[in-house]
Amino acid sequence: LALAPVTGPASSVDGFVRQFLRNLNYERGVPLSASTPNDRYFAFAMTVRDYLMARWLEDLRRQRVVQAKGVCYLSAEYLLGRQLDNNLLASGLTEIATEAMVACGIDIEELRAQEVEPGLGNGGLGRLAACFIDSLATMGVPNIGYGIRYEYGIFRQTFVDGQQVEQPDAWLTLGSPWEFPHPEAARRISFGGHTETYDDAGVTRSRWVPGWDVLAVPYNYMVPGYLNGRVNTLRLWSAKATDSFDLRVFNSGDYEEAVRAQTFAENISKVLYPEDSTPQGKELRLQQQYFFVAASIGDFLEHTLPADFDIHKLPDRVIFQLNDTHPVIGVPELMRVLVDERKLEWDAAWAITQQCFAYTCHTLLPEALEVWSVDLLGRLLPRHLEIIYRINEEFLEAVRERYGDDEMRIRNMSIIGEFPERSVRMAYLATVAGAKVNGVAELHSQLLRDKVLPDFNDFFPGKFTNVTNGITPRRFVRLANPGLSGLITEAIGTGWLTDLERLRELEAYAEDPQFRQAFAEVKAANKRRLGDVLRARDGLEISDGHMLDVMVKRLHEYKRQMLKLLHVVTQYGSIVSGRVAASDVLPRTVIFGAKAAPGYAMAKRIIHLINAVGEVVNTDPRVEGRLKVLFPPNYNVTLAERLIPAADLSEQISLAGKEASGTGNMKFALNGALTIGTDDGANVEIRQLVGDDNFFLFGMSEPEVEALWARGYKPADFYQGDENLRRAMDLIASGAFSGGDRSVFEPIVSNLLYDDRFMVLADYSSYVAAQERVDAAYVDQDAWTRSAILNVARSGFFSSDRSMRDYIERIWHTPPLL
Ligand code: 26M
Repeated sequence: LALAPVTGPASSVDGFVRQFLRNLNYERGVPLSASTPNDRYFAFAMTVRDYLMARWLEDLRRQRVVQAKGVCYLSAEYLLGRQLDNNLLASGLTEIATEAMVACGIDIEELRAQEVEPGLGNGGLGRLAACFIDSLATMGVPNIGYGIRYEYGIFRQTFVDGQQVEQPDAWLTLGSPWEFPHPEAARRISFGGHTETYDDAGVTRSRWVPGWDVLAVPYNYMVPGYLNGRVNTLRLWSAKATDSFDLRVFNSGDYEEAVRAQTFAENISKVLYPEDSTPQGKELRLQQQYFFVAASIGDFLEHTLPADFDIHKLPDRVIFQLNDTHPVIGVPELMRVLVDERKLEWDAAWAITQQCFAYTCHTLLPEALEVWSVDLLGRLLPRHLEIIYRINEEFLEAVRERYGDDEMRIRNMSIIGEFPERSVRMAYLATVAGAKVNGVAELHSQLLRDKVLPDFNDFFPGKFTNVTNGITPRRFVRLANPGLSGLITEAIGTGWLTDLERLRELEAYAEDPQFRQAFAEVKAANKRRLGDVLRARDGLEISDGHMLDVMVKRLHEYKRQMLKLLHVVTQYGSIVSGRVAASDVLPRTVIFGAKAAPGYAMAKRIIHLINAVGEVVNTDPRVEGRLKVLFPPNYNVTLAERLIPAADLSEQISLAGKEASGTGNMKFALNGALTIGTDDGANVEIRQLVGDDNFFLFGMSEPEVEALWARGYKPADFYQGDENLRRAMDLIASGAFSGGDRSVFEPIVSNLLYDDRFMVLADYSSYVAAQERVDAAYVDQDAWTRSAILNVARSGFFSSDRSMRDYIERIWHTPPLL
């Protein structure tokens, strides 16, 4: 890749050392001899930052001058992971920086370990946003990512007696070298109050008289493209009390009240809500959503656009991409700005708004579709509620015109739902307002169109589309798996990191015994490296020669960690009962990583059970160490980067039709793990690409799931009909994993037996059979390695660069800026 000649203060080893020492002395205020590892980390990070700064300023200038159409990605979450190595890689500074630290006698690993990852997201949706902005920068597409600078990210998970205990994630305690606060660019964001009408030169207009406000202070973060000298911006908003708070209270002379009011305002960006489905309808959450969306839209209109910009041309300059429904309150906000503030006619404003938004849906679970009670929304944002009502009225009028007085259809399509209470259906609002609506994998988009929103698809033909998710190969292959990356580059040259389809050229190498040997050695080295990490981090041991069987993702019943666990219990039961000799069991280490939403009782109980099973299985001498269950706490991006490259087997076992896409599945395949998975989400596309011989498919398909529901699903029948399953369930129910206490895990067992919403029992036998195929395949290590190479070679489609090209072509129409 052509990179302009490296210039600037840090572009030679000498220059890097000088700039590093300058930062240490003049920015941190310490001499090297008295510096802490954290001082050195900061000075190091600042040196990388200095290098990128000129390019960042140049990109900001270019974007101001060219005034091309850009993407504003609106997302309540960005799960960035550590920045240092990524920014070094993007700058091409890794070697220079490493040598510079050697020259200074500094251990660069100690310094790396200082960085706290910004965990400003829950899981897939937040990580996807981080991958997307990386790809846009790498492709040179002008983009601003807008979001919230939570003071506390996703909680730190600990286990106490095997149960999840949450600790606050105080990631900002020591500050962050990657952020640039801009208090001078703070925006005032209003809430509450009432609306009124007034006479504006003979026209009756509405306006909002808010009750209180807060300041939104932007913090900018660099988003460097990979070796292309481009740097985009991520702008996260932090809430601060306005002086109007102080003033009001100052007048009343109540000091305590003044401080309380400040705290109240600043609560808005205090903490990330840790639910990744089943939204609770909390007022503070709606405040967060409006806070960042109003700040972002206002910022774009007033700062990115020139002062004399003709607002009717807005669709030529911007598309606001809605990452799920979380930013959908932006729709009535833009309408309010256009109609109330810029005095546009309603119809003109609506025509603009409908071209400026597009909506990505990330779920199919009905309980995850966000609704806000009219009561709450009307109290917090009265003018927005009025606007939503008007949008709905005009929309339903159009529906009536098309279909006549089909009251059933109208009730089903109304943006306002009536049960169990009157509420705004945010996904419907997004669908009506958005120029496009997309799902995140082929199957998901199809179900969205045909099952979830069929009436809308009928009414808005062509509005629905698919963009299959992707992941950035820079972080998840190049950085996470340097061994494999080196091997790939040796074989097919450079270029694949920005053109991932070129991995196809590896197919031929799958037939080369020497290459297979080298590939297997990389995998083995990655396992040893993971072993070192888990030992140091958690005191866990991975045994040599074990297959690594990995399931990492949020804990949710639909993802079916229980299915994996039932397989473990089945294997354990057959060993201790003597039905199978331990020596006949293929040695496996099963690794789980998962956080449960703090209020999700069943998920937490499942975590407890996984730990309890691990405790028993790992210490039972009859197992002879051939089966192990490890559950390192606090799975996060940093751990993922170590775990995924070491995995042999990737568990993607959701009930068909429930996992919108999955992105972990792609990361594993690209790192040479084989997948055991259902025909769900992007698994479908992975299997089609890698081929049936290189993928362990099991379980019901989505239509089969539907058919079983229609026939009437009785999980107890499956329990009765399968001896293995009965034994595994009975073993759990017997108290074998709870010191004889049968009550601890009883709720899990009876839920599976009598409810089992996600059909774990129905897919159990098929899963166990697939695991037997896995065992048999793993015995032939060389054939396994060949399959693993083919997984890598055929997964280039899953680059987030390709996802971005699809968004650009199907939705955004924003060319790269040259
Ligand atoms: C909503 C309201 C209140 C609090 C939290 C939320 C909320 C936060 C995150 C709801 C859902 C959230 O994320 C859902 C998510 O991560 N979905 C996943 O998106 C991935 C990227 O498209 C897909 O790969 C996964 O299949 C999908 O589950």
